Formats: sequence, C-alpha cells, structure tokens
Amino acid sequence: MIKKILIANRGEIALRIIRACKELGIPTVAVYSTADSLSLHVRFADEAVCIGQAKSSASYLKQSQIISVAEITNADAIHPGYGFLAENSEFAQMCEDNHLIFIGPPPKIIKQMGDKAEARATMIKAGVPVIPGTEDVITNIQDAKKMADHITYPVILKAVAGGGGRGMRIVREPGQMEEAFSTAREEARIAFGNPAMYMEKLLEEARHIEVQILGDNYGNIAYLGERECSIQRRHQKLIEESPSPVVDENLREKIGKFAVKAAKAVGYSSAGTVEFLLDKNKNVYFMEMNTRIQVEHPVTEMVTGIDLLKEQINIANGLHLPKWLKKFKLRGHALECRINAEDPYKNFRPSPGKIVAFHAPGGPGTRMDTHVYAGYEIPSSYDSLLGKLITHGKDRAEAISRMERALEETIIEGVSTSIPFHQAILKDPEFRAGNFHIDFLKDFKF
Ligand code: MV4
Repeated sequence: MIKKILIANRGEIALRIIRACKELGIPTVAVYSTADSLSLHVRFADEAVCIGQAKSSASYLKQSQIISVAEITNADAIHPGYGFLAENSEFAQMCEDNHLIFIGPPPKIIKQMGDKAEARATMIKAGVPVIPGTEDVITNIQDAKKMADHITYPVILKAVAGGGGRGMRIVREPGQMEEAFSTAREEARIAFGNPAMYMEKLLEEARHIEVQILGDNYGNIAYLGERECSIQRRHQKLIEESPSPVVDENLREKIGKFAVKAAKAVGYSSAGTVEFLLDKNKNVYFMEMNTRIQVEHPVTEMVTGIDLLKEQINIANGLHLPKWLKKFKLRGHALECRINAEDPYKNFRPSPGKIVAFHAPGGPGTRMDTHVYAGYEIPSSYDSLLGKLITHGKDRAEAISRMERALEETIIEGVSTSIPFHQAILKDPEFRAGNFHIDFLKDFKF
C-alpha cells in the first residue's frame, strides 16, 4: 500500500491532490520552486522540498531531482497532476525504474497515446470511429496533395506529436497546401522535435465532447459520463459542463461505450479522458486520448458524486474498481468557469501581480478550487489559472444562475481576471440555449 505521495505539481491541482490524500490518510510531500515558497501547496503538504528556480525547466520539469526528493523523503508514489510531467512517458518509466508508483497509466500507454497517428491507427483497429483521414504519416508535399484530393477539401494537417491544437493547419484549397504543409512541419519540428504530420477531413461546426474513464489494474474500465468543452479560445477551454446539453441517454451510452472500447484496446488503467468531436448530425469521432487527470474533472465529480482523485489513487494502490462505480447516476448539471489572471479587455494579456483582496464565493451548489489568497503574488513563470469556479444545480438553468450569482460574489482585487468575459458568455442567448460549437468564441462580441 502507498505510504506517502510526492506531488510533482503546483497551484490548484497540487491542493486538489493534497485534499484527496488527506481524506485517504496518506501523507504528502510537496515540491516547489523558489517562486512558490509562499504557495498553499507548500503549507498544506506534510513536507515540502524546494527543487529549484522559478523557470519550470529548472524545477517542476527536473525529473531526476524529483525522483531524488521522493527517495530522500521516503515517498513511494508520485502524482504528476496535469501539465508538467503528467504525460511524459520517460518520467513515468523513470518512476518505475526507481520502484516508485507513477499515479497514471503505464509509460507505454502514455507513449502510444502521445503519438496521435498511432492513437488513430489503434482506434481504427479497435473499431472506434475516427475522422476520415490518412492511415500513414505524410512525409512530402506530393503525398499531402494526393491525400487531400482523396479526402476532399477542406482538410486539417495535424502533428503526430501534437495534441491540444499545437502544430495544426486548416487547408481549404490545393493552393494553400504547400505553404501550410511546410510551416506546420517546421512548427512541429521546433515545438516537439518531430515534424511528422497526418491529415484528416476538417469537421466544421463540431462540438468537443470528452468522456471521463477510470480503469483499474485488472482490466476493468468504467465511463463516468461526458463533458462538453466547446467553449474555448485558442485551444484554451474557458467553460466546461456536464452533461453536454446535446447528449441524451442513448448518445451517452454510445459515446461511453466507444470510450471504454478505446481504453480496453490499449489496456488502460488510472483516470483518463477520451476526446471526441461530435458533428452537426451527431456523428461521433475519436480525436485524442488524454492520459491524465484533467483541469475540468470537477464537473464530472459534481454530477456523479465520485471523487476522481481518490479513485485514481485507490487504483494506483491496486484496488479494484468499486462495483457501484459502473452504476453511477447523473444528478443535475455542473458548470466550471476557469478564472485566469488575464485582461479580457486587452486581448487576454496576462496580468501577474499581487492579489490585494480576495473572497471566494460560497452557498448552495458552489465550489471553488483555487490556490490563491489575499496577499498572494501570482508568479509570471507559470500559466495564469487562478482557480476554477464550479456550480451544480438540479438542471442547466440552475447551474447557470448559480454561476452568475457566484461570479458576482467573487472578489479578486489587484489583478485583472477573466470574470467579466465569463459573465458575458453566460448572458449570451445562444449559450443559454445550449446552442454552440467549437468556433463559438471566434465571432463572440465582448
Ligand atoms: C479537428 C477539428 C476539426 N476537424 N479535426 C483541436 C485540438 C486537437 N485535439 C484537435 N483539434 C481539432 N481537430 C478535424 N478533423 C477541430 C479541432 C479544433 C478543436 C477541437 C476541439 C476543441 C476546440 C477546437 C478548436 C479548434 C479546432
């Protein structure tokens, strides 16, 4: 059994992991950079060790350093959270090699799902629908043009090593292919050290729907409903919800079964997410699999009543998936607004600085996952997420009105935040009607 967990992360997710560990009675070790010495994850963990300078590459990404801290503090497991080392198969392997439990799937699954072309090929073989596209990696412009003619325009070029929208190019006509192919390859070569590309038919006005799964070490997989994540700006999700306003019982079961099939095809264990695109005609297509706990996991927790972090840790501890998990009942509707320290009136420019006044909202159906407090200085070295406000209601309308009420109650002074932008989206009639797709914010007037 796990005796102590090292948390290889910071911010709100480090706190979320500490909370789960406390409830499970497992002691924790925080690691932190010099920029985070006054952070709450350092205070709330049982032990804390400084691992380097502010820059991520000098601290939260220092693999051997983190392993050493685990050894020195007698931690026997590492929780990577999201971002940083969470989907680094080399790090997961290094944990294994040093007899530490990596709280996530095995390294070979992380690697396999990190290669988006291989993930695609795996899903085709497993019988999970994928977007029409290439079976093989495209290496030259002649093949790219030939494939696009075959698939028919518009198409989308994607980096094999990409994901989350990096290294992607939409190509609407043959004349744009040469330029798009070479710039996408160059971008991928610089960003991932891997220029390999593949191609798909472009799906327009689609929705991003993802399915939460949990798998134990014995081949049991459960799905826990879907999250609607179409409200995003430049591949940064802003508002997530569960259930999706367009997914009914039948579609939920269909997508859920595809997600379980996808997970079984790779022998998945731990918490994970299978991402799908849902087109106008409600056809579903596998897009990617994320081998980590995600930022937006709380909306699923609110509607299922399941503590995903505790279940993820129990799985790492070798427990079987509890029987009741597969019989989950969705209760009501949950929304999450990601609150960032950025100025929506100034093109979302980051707004680091000191928070001089802070008040988190409360009341019925209201949860705020945040690491900030009055007097906290937001470091400029990391992402600008200040916290996540989650509301739960008996239905979508109640979750929305609770969110509006809770955003109004929130006091964050000293920095600009994305709150006014959230308030504008929540007022939008199309949003309120559940009528939107992934390009919703492109022509949203703020
Ligand atoms: C697509 C697509 C349309 N057609 N693939 C974006 C992130 C990465 N997971 C893949 N993405 C997309 N792939 C085809 N064939 C549109 C997107 C996309 C997107 C997907 C989900 C949420 C937001 C998005 C924003 C822009 C593009």
